[in-house]
Amino acid sequence: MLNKKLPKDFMWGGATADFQYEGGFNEGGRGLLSHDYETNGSIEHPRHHTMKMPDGSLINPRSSFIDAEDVPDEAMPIFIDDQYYPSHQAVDFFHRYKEDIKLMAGMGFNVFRFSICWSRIFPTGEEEKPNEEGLKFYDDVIDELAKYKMQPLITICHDELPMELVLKYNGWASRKVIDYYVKYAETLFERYGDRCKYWLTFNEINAIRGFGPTGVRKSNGQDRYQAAHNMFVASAKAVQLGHKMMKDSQFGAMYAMSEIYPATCKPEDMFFHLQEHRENWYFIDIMGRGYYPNYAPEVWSHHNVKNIEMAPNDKKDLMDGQLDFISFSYYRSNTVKDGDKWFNVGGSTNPYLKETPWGWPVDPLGLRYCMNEIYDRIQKPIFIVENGMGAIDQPDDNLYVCDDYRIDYLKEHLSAMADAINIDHVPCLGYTMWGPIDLVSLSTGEMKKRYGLVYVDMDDLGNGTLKRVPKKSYNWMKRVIETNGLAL
Ligand code: BGP
Repeated sequence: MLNKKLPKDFMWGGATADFQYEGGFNEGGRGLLSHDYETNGSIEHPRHHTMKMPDGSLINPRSSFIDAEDVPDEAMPIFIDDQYYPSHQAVDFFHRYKEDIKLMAGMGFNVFRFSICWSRIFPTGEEEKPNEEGLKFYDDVIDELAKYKMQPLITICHDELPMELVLKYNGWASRKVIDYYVKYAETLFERYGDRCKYWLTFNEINAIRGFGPTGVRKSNGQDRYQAAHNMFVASAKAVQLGHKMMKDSQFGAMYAMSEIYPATCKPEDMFFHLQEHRENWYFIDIMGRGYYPNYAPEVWSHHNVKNIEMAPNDKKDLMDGQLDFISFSYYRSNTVKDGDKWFNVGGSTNPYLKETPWGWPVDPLGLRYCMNEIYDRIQKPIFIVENGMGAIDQPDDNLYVCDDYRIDYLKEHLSAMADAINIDHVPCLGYTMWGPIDLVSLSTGEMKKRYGLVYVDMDDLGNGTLKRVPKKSYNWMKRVIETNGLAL
């Protein structure tokens, strides 16, 4: 059997996002976020934003990150009484962070990836001074982590914007937001820089189709690719500033990486696959190598992008603000063939792979493939910052879940990761699994799509005691970390 033991400084941990995990949406001076108006949903019923038109009529534009809908300029977000908004309570990390961190430490985690809620620090995004109560909350979280010798890995912006910036500026479509972001990042570096070395400027920045990441209210490619450019510049400025302010700081940005396979070796399928792949490489190349690639105009042509407006210093900023490492989420692979709908997440069916109940193909080798491919191309260390299996758990009367299926998924993926490190010699800083404590799903807003090693007693509508109970996978993970991978 191949040795799965990992390098001794390998970072093991878990990852979360504020609006799926934290809750406390109207506490501690927090402002409202784009996600706060997003309802729960399911595979059959996509999530949507609740909005009101000037004549009082209600509309529900779809907000899914696969296919968002246009939101009319005059529509204003509104809360509707009979709707459930999962970000408001999420699973209440806001009040339970001590208990949750203790549980994570109990598995031997030495890193915890979480996102800071932008509107908890700058409630509208435009304040002169940050909200001290918000800063204090994350101080407490980081200090709690330190008690257990866990280091933070901070996502500065996880698919969200203060709602005011969405309404006033059409989100990242405006360069104004670059300045607000840089000020926000500087505030975090000043406050937490002495205790945080690893930072992610954005989460899944390549998933710009949805309302969340860019805050752009139109689904057209022109606005969204312009927004992406503005985010690249914001990231590059933050990286330069962070390097100046925090000696030894390391920056990544996070990409949604579903490995993409051609359905056959037919040349047209192969070429289509190359083009689809570039939909992701576009983001990684620009931020990882510091310049727009030769194929950028070809990508734009698929999204009717006429022109990307750039300021005179942007090229230099992109070059000087390159990332130090490349981090990504990996859940599944996709298979595509010539003629498929463009950027068809879900793609064609891969007959060699089983799927989760949410139709996500399970493909551990795809993770090794992905790590190799990224490193071959960018030559910067990798950090796997999300991976896991969304499944329906069946707790017994004591809320204990016997989740062998999750153990199988994690074991196979971690083994593939270990092979990429030990056999292919891909430098990999660490692994933070998605949602170590059950949290709300991003794509469907459900609770029943669970990733955790710890069960949270809460249903899709937020009912339950919110009690935390370790699952079978909890002790399994503990053993894997104790042996630094040898137990895999
Ligand atoms: C990524 C996001 C996370 C997350 C995860 C799992 O896209 O960065 O926020 O939730 O995917 O997706 P889901 O929750 O839809 O199962």
